Amino acid sequence: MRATYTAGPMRWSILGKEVTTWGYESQLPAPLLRATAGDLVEVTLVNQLPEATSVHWHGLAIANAMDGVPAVTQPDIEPGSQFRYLFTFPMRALTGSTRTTACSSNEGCTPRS
Ligand SMILES: [Cu+2]
Repeated sequence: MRATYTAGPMRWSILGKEVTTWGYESQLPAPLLRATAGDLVEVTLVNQLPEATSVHWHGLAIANAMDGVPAVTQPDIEPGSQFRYLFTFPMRALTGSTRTTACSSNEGCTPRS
């Protein structure tokens, strides 16, 4: 499974009001990624946000270097740069959750589903 996601500011309508927020591929929630246990997952994250980011694959037992904890398991993905996540989708989740989490070095991790 191969995908490219661009993280960036976007306009969104909520309760009839237009707001500026952040999203992947200008969608809330982000487009769904589907993988089967044993699949090779290659996701390139392009950062068009005004600050550094990463993707934490919450609940997946994958290599530490691909786990997406900014400044701990990987360097920040700086604005205007990109990072390629590459891992084999595990046979089972650690927590039963496969929801991903978007992380910011300034604000910590916030679940996004
Ligand atoms: Cu986690």
